[in-house]
Amino acid sequence: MKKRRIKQPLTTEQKIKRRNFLSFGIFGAFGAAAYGGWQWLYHSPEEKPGVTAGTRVPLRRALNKTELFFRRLAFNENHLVKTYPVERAAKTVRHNSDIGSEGDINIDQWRLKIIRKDKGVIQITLKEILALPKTELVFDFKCVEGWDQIQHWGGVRFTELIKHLGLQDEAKLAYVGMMTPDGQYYVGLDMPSALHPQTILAYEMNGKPLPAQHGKPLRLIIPVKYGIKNLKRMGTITFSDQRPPDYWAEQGYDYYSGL
Ligand SMILES: Nc1nc2c(c(=O)[nH]1)N[C@H]1C(S)=C(S)[C@@H](COP(=O)(O)O)O[C@H]1N2
Ligand SMILES: [Mo]
Repeated sequence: MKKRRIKQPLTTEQKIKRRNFLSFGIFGAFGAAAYGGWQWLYHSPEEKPGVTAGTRVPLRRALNKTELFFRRLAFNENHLVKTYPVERAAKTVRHNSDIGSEGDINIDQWRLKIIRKDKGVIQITLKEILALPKTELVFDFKCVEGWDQIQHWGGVRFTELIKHLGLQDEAKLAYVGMMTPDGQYYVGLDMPSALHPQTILAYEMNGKPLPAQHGKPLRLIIPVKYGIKNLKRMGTITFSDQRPPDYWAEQGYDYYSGL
């Protein structure tokens, strides 16, 4: 007959030894995996400079996946950005960079140019934009440089402009591009963010026409994005299925820049 081994309960010392052995083993395995992963990332090619820049190819792939995840999350239930009573809005509005929007501009000569898909260019005056239904918005504007401020903007919803100009086919494309009249500053936006109900082409700040340094005569206010995407002094709008060029993405900032 086989002798049955009686299992003795482990002493405290044995238990500690076993736990240490296990945790060091697991720690070591993760450490090796992390080091291997880092080596792999470090030696993988840099992405080609283009619409986005400054990272490794596998990392960009991961960033794009993150972008998709947040796009789905943010637009699940037509999520609205928090708004505030108008008294909370700053009287002295912060001012940032003016690339492509320096100095003053003659409103009578200004036109918004909309490049249609295969059907030429629409040019509209500020007067025509002012005649469309107005939307006002008081929200917390956030700049990637680390400041934020509750601000009061007024203008026309981007969706309203799409409707007014009959751009339904263009709105089915994946991206919108916007550019200053001189082409020096430009942003690319995913269509769901552009069509968000709080995205407006603003011509008013604190109830008055836009001052030159805040984007006269028309700027983008897109509360689902960081400040960098809120292009001042809009000149041209384009539509496409490819990512339009984006000034800050070319410098390595996140293309999506969502909140
Ligand atoms: N044309 C143009 N638009 C621009 C910028 C710029 O330099 N040029 N800077 C962006 C950045 S980084 C921010 S935070 C906001 C600042 O807008 P404000 O000057 O009205 O505060 O505008 C955005 N739009
Ligand atoms: Mo910014």
